Amino acid sequence: MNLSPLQKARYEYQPKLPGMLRNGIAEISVQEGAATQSVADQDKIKALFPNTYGKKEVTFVKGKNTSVAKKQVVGVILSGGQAPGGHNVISGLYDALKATNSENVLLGFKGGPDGLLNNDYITFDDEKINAYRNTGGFDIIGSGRTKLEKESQFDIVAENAKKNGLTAIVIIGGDDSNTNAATLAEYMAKKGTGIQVIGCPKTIDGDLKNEDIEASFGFDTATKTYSELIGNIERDANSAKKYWHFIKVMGRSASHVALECALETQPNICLIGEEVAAKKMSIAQITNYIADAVETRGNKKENFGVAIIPEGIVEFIPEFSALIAEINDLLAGEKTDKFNALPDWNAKYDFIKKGLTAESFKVFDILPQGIQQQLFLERDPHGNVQVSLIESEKLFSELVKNELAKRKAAGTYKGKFGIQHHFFGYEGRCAFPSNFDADYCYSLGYNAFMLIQYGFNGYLSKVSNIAKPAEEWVAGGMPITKMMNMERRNGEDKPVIRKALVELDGEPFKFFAKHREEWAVNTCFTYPGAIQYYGPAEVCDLTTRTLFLEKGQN
Ligand code: FBP
Repeated sequence: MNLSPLQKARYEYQPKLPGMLRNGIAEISVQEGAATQSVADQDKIKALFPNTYGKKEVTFVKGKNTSVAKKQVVGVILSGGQAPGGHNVISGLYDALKATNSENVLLGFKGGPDGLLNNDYITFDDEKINAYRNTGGFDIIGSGRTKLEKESQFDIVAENAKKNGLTAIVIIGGDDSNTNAATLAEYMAKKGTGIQVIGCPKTIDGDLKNEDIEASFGFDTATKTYSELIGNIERDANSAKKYWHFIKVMGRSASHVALECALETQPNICLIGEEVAAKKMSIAQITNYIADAVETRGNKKENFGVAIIPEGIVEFIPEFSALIAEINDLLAGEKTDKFNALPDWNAKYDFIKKGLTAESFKVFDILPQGIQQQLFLERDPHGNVQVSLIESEKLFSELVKNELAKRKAAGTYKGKFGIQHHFFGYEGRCAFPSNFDADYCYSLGYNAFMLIQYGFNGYLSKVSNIAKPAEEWVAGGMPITKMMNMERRNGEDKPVIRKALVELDGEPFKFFAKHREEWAVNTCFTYPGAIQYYGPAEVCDLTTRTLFLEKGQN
């Protein structure tokens, strides 16, 4: 294998564990805390999870290890989108498992949940693990988005687990995957299989967090990567002084990624989907908000700027989400074929005009033609609009351009408006994990094994106090059912982990809201630079501004 110098150096990096896990396996004792209940809908969740509901929270402390000695055979999967640090969760899990008993075995099921369903796995050994330590990506075993949620699938997983003598399964995933981990844990308990299920919180989107889980892994590295790129673009904009850069950043639903990047780089504009929804902002209002900043800057000859647009924005705009719902109905089932058979865009446009309500057609009609066509062409396997593929950075730049043309004609705007577009998503999902993510992930994996060893089932590996140095981190576990509530999904009430959206009364948003007016019209850019892996801790080990502000630190 050809190795880059950084890759070689990162193999040697020794991730930092929480202080309480540093004394060796024989010195890790468990302390049970209070019994838990779900964040809402307690009766319903309890009825759905009779075997795993209400369990106690758990913390590991220094003391005699009292876990029962038995050979463990653990299966692990990576589920959903890539996030930096996944390899370290697996290496932490492997190291704890082998340090406990060299006879223990770790199997990696390939391609996400499909690996468990198809019994497709590899057996990890030192050589394999060592080749992936502290590296980005999920390529060690791959990932997948198959949903593991039906009883018939659980039967297959249990059968395959039995075939391989599995004592536990670790699911590394986001809110959906860990919701499914909780359901699988309940199934395993109900059937008396003795197989434990443990989850680990992953997603660059940062929306799997709550009072127990302070951050999902990968958010730190991904946002640092995007912030580096945005900072570089800001510096270019401030040097050339001729472009407005419209930058879409990943985050399928919540705007945590956009907000963190804004806190790191102080752009002129950053839209926050949750605010747009709360204020019921229209497309015209958002357009005017951006155009006002461009106009003010343009009139003082600052014909450049940076606007960050979260990937999930359109679904938060009430009139846009109503339009999407109507389009989904308009093309439901066989109607898609009828639409596709129409000879050209004019015929399709007439079909759309007839099919939409007057309000939705008005919204549709103000969209640039490229976006109109995307709404009808990019569809998922169920025929629904693929919202994340909508080029919202182009949508808003085009609308702002049209608005500025009107203002120019009216004589209020005298500037120039050159545009560049960017989409930052895949650039960050497989970056070398920052020291924070390398440490956090290794700790999550190590800790997941301690939960297995102490016999817990249906728990999420929990490492907290993570805005502090790793020495002070606290390791333990939380029953997944504690994070659940009932939500309407595809016409049914389902028990799910509550997704964390940006809180408008939270400190990260409040800090942003306090400064954004100044950032909009003046040039206040900050340049975070590249992730640093070696050097002083205050440069290399710090985590996100979001987490610091949430923890009341600056
Ligand atoms: P997860 O929630 O599964 O971690 O994935 C997050 C994400 O990176 C989103 O930000 C993005 O919308 C999506 O995955 C893209 O996934 P894909 O490449 O599978 O379309």
